[in-house]
Amino acid sequence: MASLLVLAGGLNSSQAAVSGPTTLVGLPPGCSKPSGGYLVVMSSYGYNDSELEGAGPSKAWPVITVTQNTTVNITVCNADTVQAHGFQIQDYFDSNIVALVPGQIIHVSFTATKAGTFRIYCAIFCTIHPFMVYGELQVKP
Ligand SMILES: [Cu+2]
Repeated sequence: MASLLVLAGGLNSSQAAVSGPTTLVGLPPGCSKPSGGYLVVMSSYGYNDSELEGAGPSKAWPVITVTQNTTVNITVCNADTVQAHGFQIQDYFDSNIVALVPGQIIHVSFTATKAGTFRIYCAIFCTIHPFMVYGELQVKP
């Protein structure tokens, strides 16, 4: 399992989700897409509005596609003002449970050493949980 570095601190660049529409307004300060990286926003609609995107067993959302052995930078923000949400990546980042409280932002950076398809999921039982367990990291050889 690759180790994952969680970085603290602010970012630059513009605000943009991985893809798709967003219902979000008033993102927490510092919640912006890292240069060359990805932004995952948690809310009462899931990850990057996964519920509105119809995420489920047959549809992963959001999908992050990278090339093997490159560095992956993801900023994760919890824009939910009420509850905590979790952020895990199968095989890469699931050895300890990460939960973000409302307004919290983390920056994760790791090298995608293992090719394949890996689930991005929430490991804590929030009310939107069913829609937060079908994100996907695709690492192409
Ligand atoms: Cu959850």
